[in-house]
Amino acid sequence: MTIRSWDIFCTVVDNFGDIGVCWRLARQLAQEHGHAVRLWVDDLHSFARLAPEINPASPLQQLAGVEVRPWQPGTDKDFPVEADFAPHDVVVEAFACDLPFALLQRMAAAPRKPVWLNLEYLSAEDWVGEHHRMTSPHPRLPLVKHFFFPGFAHDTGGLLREALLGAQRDAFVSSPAAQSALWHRLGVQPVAGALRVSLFAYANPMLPALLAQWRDGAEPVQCLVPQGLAAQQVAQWLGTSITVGEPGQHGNLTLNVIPFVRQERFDDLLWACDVNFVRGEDSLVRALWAARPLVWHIYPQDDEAHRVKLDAWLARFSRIGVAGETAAAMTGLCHAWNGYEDYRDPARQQAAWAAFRAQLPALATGVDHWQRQLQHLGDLAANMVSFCEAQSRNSGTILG
Ligand code: TRH
Repeated sequence: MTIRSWDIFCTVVDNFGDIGVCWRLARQLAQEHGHAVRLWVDDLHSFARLAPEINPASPLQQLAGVEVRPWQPGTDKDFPVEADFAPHDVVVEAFACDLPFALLQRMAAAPRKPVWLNLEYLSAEDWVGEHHRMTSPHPRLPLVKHFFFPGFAHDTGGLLREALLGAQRDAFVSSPAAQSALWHRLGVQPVAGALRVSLFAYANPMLPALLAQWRDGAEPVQCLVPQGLAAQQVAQWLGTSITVGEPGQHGNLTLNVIPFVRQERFDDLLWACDVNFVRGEDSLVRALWAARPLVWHIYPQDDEAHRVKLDAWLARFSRIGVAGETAAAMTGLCHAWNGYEDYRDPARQQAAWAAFRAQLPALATGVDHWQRQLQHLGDLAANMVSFCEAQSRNSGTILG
């Protein structure tokens, strides 16, 4: 029995991660699996930052083989839009968003009930494997929800990774023309011999100290900052505005603010840099696939809950077989970058960058090794397809 169609529901809580993951998943299901995908998004303005063709005012549009529809979580007001609306073979509520009750009723009443998945946030914690694929019956309707967890271990759903990603990366890395085209698009003049760093981050108390360290250091550093929170902080540090296409030279530091690019083009930036500072969830995964040293600014949560997640991820990195000082350099800079108390002192922050810089070749080898291992988990989209096909076979809910 085959799965052929998907409804994916996304609410944009904050920033770009929710829509970033949903849009990537939707494209992959449509393009690599040939499935029909309807992507429901509550904030088309945020979506348009990742995919500029999106018209925020449109009630129905097609992009990259995906049907895009607006919706309002937690209300039946605008749902369902057509009287003959029928849910697709799989209904995904991304990150526990609140599906309209009218939709759940349609799902329960369908002659072949859809497979219902809650796609969870990414975490490297050990408990994820125990909760992956767990079920939860609806309290009133004859429906069962399945929890699907992305992750870094064999007992999880793995990570999103397009089938052609490795080949695209290799082609980019070996093509000076593709690299020149990137710099042209970004309005950047590459500085020969400089350490090239991309910096995608939330506002970060350590940023001024790091910029000063690069400015005053012996090595030329070119730092590329996408428009957004970190770019605003850079402007504050400089005490002046900084615009795309106009680099700032400060001692040994060249600063470029670069445009926020469409999602398919974000990888080029990561592939072209020696070190990538990334944040949240989706850009972390992309930086891993880029196989370059990376520094993770994790999405802050109440009660410092994110620190447990960060430390679980760092612990996994330290277990892949890197030397103790390499793992320590990664942990030190990530702790400093995420505001751990031990690193509030600027001298310790500077030492954290210096240790990371000294370990750069070993970090590059380690991250490359890790991303090769992670590819063995299979990619999240394909794992979701297999899981749903097995569910539909077992329950006989969907005709083949
Ligand atoms: O934007 P984020 O901080 O999103 C966050 C996290 O996902 C977090 O876990 C979640 O809880 C919170 O949102 C609500 O970081 P993230 O996940 O990396 O998403 C950024 C997306 O933006 C990613 O898909 C890459 C994309 N991007 C572009 O398309 N172009 C760009 O120029 C840049 C810098 C990013």
